[in-house]
This record gives sequence, structure tokens and C-alpha cells, in this order.
Amino acid sequence: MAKQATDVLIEQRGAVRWIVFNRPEAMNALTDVMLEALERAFREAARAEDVRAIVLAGRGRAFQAGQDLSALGEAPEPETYGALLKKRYHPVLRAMRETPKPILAAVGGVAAGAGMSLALAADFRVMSDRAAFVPAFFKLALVPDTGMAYFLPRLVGFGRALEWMTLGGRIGPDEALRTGLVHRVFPADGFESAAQAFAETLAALPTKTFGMLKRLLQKAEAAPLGEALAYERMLQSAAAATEDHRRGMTAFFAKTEPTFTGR
Ligand code: T3D
Repeated sequence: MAKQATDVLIEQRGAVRWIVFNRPEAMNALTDVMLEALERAFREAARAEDVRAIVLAGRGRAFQAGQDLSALGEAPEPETYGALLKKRYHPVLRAMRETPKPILAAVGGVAAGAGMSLALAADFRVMSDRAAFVPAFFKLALVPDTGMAYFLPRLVGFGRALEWMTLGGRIGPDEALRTGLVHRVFPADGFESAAQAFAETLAALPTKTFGMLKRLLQKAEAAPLGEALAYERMLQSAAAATEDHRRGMTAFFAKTEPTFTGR
């Protein structure tokens, strides 16, 4: 994997763009520079024509341990937190949500605090059988941030999310799979290859339509029914105009499997 100027690595594997946290000696704890690089990496992957799916992963034994607490120090000014969220964390979340391409969080080790939040903001999650999710915020008497309060209840229900955020310690692979927090659990040995294979399945979808689906789901989450249905009509006409729709229809009538191009 090619080393970039920052602790975030970028690698192209076929149609899949890997964005990898690379501070294994610090459990990939997030610095200002990493967050800036992360936003840039998602925006660039969204634009790149050769990218049809994105994997977010971490090097070493952690996926990502959240904010680098040693960079904050023991007694930061309270205003620092809100300002940091606005300047660095929230732009990353927006870049992920606005990226039309499917994003897979490949959680190969512990995902704590904002590391867990970033995994929740991905479209799909897979984890290794040695990984765990740790909400972490409450142990610092902080509210969950980086979108955790938005995403987690939607994924696993309000009651369970509240319990995990306050009383929960580590959420392991069995519980994560059973509750729908992750889509697959793969053995730690060969985890990266299994994640790449999963991402290749995503990359082979009609990815232009996937981008429309992502927008439609986001709209439908918050809009009244009438508005959601109007948006659905508009997007369905756009989906029907794609090359992949034609390919799907041709394959249906030919009784073959469609091959999609993302156009
Ligand atoms: O504006 C804002 O609001 C800022 C945004 C904040 C978002 C956040 O993410 S706040 C939450 C920050 N993260 C945490 O609170 C997680 C803290 N870490 C842990 O809970 C545990 O370390 C882990 C669950 C991640 C891993 O546990 P374990 O037992 O496998 O390892 P360990 O022994 O606790 O940690 C290993 C080392 O990593 C250790 O350093 P040492 O003793 O070997 O020198 C530990 O201090 C260091 N480390 C772990 N997480 C962080 C970290 N160093 C700096 N920042 C970290 N987040």
C-alpha cells in the first residue's frame, strides 16, 4: 500500500478504493491532519471514475480508537469540542453521506468513540471475529458524537442504543451480527481479503442507481410521505435513464445475469 503524506493511506484495488487509518502505534487515534485527509479522500473517491466502492479500514490491531485524547490534553477548553466537531468531524460525515458510492467499513479491530461513529456512518459494515465496538464517550462523561446518536438508534433500536451508549462496554461479533450492527463477520485470518471480496460485490452493483438509493433513503428518513413519494418519482425516472437499467432489462428478457457498469 502506497504511503501518503499523512497517516491516512489510499489504495486502489480494482474498482475498490481503500481508505486506511495508518497510526497503528496509536490505535489509529484521530488527529486534525488525519481528519482533513479523510474528508479529502472521500470527496476524491466520490469524483474518481474508476472507483465504484469504498472501503474504510484501519492498520494494526485497531480499526480506530476515536479522537487522539493525548492531542486534546487533560483539560481542554470546553469550546474546543464543539469547534472541533464543526471544523473536522462533521465535514467527514457529510462527505461520507454525500458520496454516491457504497462505503464499507471493514472493522478489523476495536472501533471506539468516533471510530465507532465513522463505521456507523458507512453504508455497510463487516467485522473480524476478533474486533469489537466500544461507544466510549460516556466513560469520559461526553455525549456520543460524530453522528452516533443519529445512526445507532436507527440501526439497532432506541433502547439497545441507549444501553450500549451508557452501560455497554464492548460489543463483540456475535452481538453485533445478531442486532444488525454489522452485515457479516469474517475470521481475523484473511479478513482483508474477505472485506475486499464483499466490496467487489458492492462495486458490481448498478452503482449509479446505488447513489440514487442512498439519496432516497436519506430523504425518506426525514420527509413526510408525500415529499418522499415525489422524490421517489423523480429518482425513478433518473434511474430508468441509466445504461445499467437498460442492461438489467435486456438481461431479464434474455434470462441471463446482468453486468452493470455504474453508468
Ligand atoms: O470535539 C470533539 O467532541 C472531539 C471528538 C471526540 C470524538 C471521540 O472519539 S471521543 C472518544 C475518544 N476515544 C476513547 O475514549 C477511546 C479510548 N480508548 C479506549 O477505550 C481503549 O483504549 C480501547 C477500547 C480503544 C482499546 O482498549 P485496549 O484494552 O485494547 O487497549 P488500551 O491498553 O486501552 O490502549 C492501548 C494504547 O492506546 C494505550 O496507550 P499505552 O498505555 O500503550 O501508551 C492507550 O492510552 C492508547 N489509546 C487508546 N485509545 C486512545 C489512545 N491514545 C490516545 N487517544 C485514544 N483515543
